[in-house]
Amino acid sequence: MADRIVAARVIVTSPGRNFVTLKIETASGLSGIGDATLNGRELAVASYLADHVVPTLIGRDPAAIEDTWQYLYRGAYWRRGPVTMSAIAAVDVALWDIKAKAAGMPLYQLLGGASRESMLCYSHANGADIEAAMDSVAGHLAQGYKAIRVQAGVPGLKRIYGVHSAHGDSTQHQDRPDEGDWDTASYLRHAPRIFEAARARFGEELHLLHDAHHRLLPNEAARLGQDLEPYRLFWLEDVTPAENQAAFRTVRAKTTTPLAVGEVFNTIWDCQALITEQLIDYIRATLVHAGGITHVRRIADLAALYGVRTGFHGASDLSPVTMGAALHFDRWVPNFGIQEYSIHPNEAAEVFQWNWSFRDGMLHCGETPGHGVEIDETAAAKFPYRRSYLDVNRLQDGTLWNW
Ligand code: GCO
Ligand code: MG
Repeated sequence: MADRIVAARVIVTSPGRNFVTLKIETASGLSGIGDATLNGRELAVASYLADHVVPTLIGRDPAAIEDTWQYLYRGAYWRRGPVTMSAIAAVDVALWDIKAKAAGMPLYQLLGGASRESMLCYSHANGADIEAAMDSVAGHLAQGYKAIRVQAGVPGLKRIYGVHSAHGDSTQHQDRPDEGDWDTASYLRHAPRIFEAARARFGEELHLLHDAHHRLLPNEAARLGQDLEPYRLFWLEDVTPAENQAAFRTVRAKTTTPLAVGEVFNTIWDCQALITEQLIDYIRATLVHAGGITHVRRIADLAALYGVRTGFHGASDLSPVTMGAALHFDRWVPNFGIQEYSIHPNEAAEVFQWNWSFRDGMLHCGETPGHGVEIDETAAAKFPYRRSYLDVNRLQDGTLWNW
């Protein structure tokens, strides 16, 4: 007889930063968890799940993952968007965790087995100026990283993405967002110097990455891509907002610097033209914000047809649950490129138990059944939710700009 879902609950916890987790339990005694964290808007997803999704899960067959996905996507009438797709992702990843545990297999085996033994990853180096950023790169090299994203402060700008906020990609516990400042001309003059310095000090083998974090217009992005060509980046990320996918035609036509996009995407429709027109090299859509394994697998398969590889988002606001599930996905996915890897706050290890590891610049996923991440609900209760926001960003005349 088919198993059935008997309980599902949302766990909101803040061990160093906020995380939202869905736990699903079945009549046969299995349980699985999925990440539902949407940085700075956490409670919206928690409510979507607890108030609207959980009541419809009780009694369903946990093995019917595809039907449950369609039920929550088509069945809700209101499609897409980060809140909806993060909620669906939490259910989806929890159900894949349960299915893999029921099969007695690590998740990557259920997806089709290993395409590789370990995964190339990159981490974040940053500094208030170029020298400090180079020292940060040296520190990462000493830890074994083979690929490093580099961000450095721009003279004259007080607070910019990836450099001046607490953890580079973190939210602050506070009642309103901090404000950054931005000047595109200064940035475009300065950014190539960072990579000139990096190649001069560290040579040509290290994989270098950079995130423009949606700040540029398409023609400015093309200029930056051209100016960075001598330094042979692994990728240049989020050069311009991608709501207008056609904007990437301008960038693509003018530069050979590899392009990565997609950490804010929710569905395959957000990257359909980017992929089918081969306007990008790496797709960064990730399990938690793009509908879980069931949907990201569809994106990755489309990408594979067009020579686009995966480079999943892995900032520290993506919980250990997403990192665990992503590593199983990465181990399987034939068109894998790289995995972003950020260290979670120390307190996160009190709440979540995981079995992946980092060695010699590579990530290794665990071999236990499921995705290998569990949550300790008693420990989670010791870290209550605290309101947090991502920064906002303004041009120097005060105009609100893309963060
Ligand atoms: C990255 C991202 C992050 C995001 C953050 C938002 O490349 O890792 O740009 O730093 O800003 O994840 O919540
Ligand atoms: Mg980014």
